[in-house]
Amino acid sequence: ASASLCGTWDIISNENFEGYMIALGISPCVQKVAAKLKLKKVIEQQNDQFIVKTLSFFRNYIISFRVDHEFEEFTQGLDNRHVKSLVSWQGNKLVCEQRGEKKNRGWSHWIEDDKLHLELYCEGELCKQVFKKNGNQ
Ligand code: YOG
Repeated sequence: ASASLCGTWDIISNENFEGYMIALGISPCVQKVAAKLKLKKVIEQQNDQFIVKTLSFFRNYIISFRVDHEFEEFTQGLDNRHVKSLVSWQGNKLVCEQRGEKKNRGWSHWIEDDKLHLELYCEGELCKQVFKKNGNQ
């Protein structure tokens, strides 16, 4: 079994967040605010049910899903699009495909060296985020 994604995580690096936001069509003004955010990720799991919270003082974004069950996702407060999302395990990676207007869109989470890794991708842009476990736990 692979290491658990569960816990509270603080961002320590964020590569090409700008490229990802441009691919999503985020306005330059919002991009500027978003680029400075210290994102926090809170992940909870019960069997095949997940809750993933992306938290910041500016906005929060929360999804819940069951692995291998497609769901309707509305990216409210992000790019405000409706997508059909499907999350599945691919080896030790939790992979989400987000089908909709934007091609080749999704994300992937895994644990490596006690860190939470996240790749966010959209139309050829790849953003790589790394989180460390929050010190309070
Ligand atoms: O996470 O899809 O963990 O949902 C990245 C936002 C910034 C708003 C966060 C608010 C991408 C303006 C979601 C940020 C840029 C920028 C705090 C990443 C879009 C808008 C919410 C994500 C997955 C995987 C789970």
